[in-house]
Amino acid sequence: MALGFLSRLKQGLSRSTAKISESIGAVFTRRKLDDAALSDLEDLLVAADLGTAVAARIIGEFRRTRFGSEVTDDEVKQALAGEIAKILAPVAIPLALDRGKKPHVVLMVGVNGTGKTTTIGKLAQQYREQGIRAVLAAGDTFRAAAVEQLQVWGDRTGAPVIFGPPNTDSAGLAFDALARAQEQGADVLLIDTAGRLHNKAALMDELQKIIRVIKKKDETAPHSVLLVLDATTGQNALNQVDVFREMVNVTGLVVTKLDGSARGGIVVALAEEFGLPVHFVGVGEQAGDLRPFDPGEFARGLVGA
Ligand SMILES: Nc1nc2c(ncn2[C@@H]2O[C@H](COP(=O)(O)OP(=O)(O)OP(=O)(O)O)[C@@H](O)[C@H]2O)c(=O)[nH]1
Ligand SMILES: [Mg+2]
Repeated sequence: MALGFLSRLKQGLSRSTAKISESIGAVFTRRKLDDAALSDLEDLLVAADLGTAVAARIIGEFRRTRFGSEVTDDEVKQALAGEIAKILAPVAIPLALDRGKKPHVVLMVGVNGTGKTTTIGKLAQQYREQGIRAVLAAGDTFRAAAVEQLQVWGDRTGAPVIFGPPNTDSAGLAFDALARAQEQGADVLLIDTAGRLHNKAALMDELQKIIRVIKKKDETAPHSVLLVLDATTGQNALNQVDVFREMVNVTGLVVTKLDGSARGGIVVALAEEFGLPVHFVGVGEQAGDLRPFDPGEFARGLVGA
């Protein structure tokens, strides 16, 4: 299982890796780390989605510590992986459930198609394996298929799914789901939401209303608001963080589709720009394809070190 995950992550990252790794190979075969080489390396990091701030920082560090020395591509990769891991380490924070809350309420948000519903299903599976009792709320009442999709995960994992008829008010549904989860003494309530409504204002209203309404049952809820980002969208993920932070108090990130992405570098840019915890990474569509974020492994995978 662990190996399967690692190899899928590596395979996914290998597209980013191929990009970074081959370019490093082309730039640094026994070459002096001089101004020209550093400038090439900086361009390469920006092209790999790490962002200009990260690229400048890493280049600054290289300039300070290794300027003028002769380096091999392998040394560059190792050093890069080390620098990237340093940037990622502070955001690699597992999602901690407050076991004093019955339930700990998790609100899952993000634009459509990023993997909210799938992530809820994967989490339900993990919690089941850990003996943590989860309830799922089908808060995406906009699409009938969204409810069915969540029910499939409920059947698979044995987690009760609270849902209403099509076009139910999602805030009301969330309220009922919290009431049910409280009655059942559940450990965690995972609330799915719609990724796309008529427009941004409608989405903001809906998310804020869900939060207002569940606070009537538990004023400390939601305890986690997880923004799900699709790594394949690259730099656009940064805009999504800005947009959702205007709407709600995002407490952490989940980055999905790293198995199919040539844009793994975006995780580094996200860490640098926002410093939000990255709780999980997704590397596939199956229940086992969601893992806590390991900065060292990720950094090495990204540069092919
Ligand atoms: N390859 C891959 N596919 C994923 C991953 N996570 C989710 N998916 C797939 O992405 C598609 C969209 O996932 P959903 O969970 O439905 O996304 P959503 O955010 O709930 O979408 P909406 O309900 O439309 O807002 C599905 O086909 C998932 O199987 C991942 O980590 N890797
Ligand atoms: Mg969904």
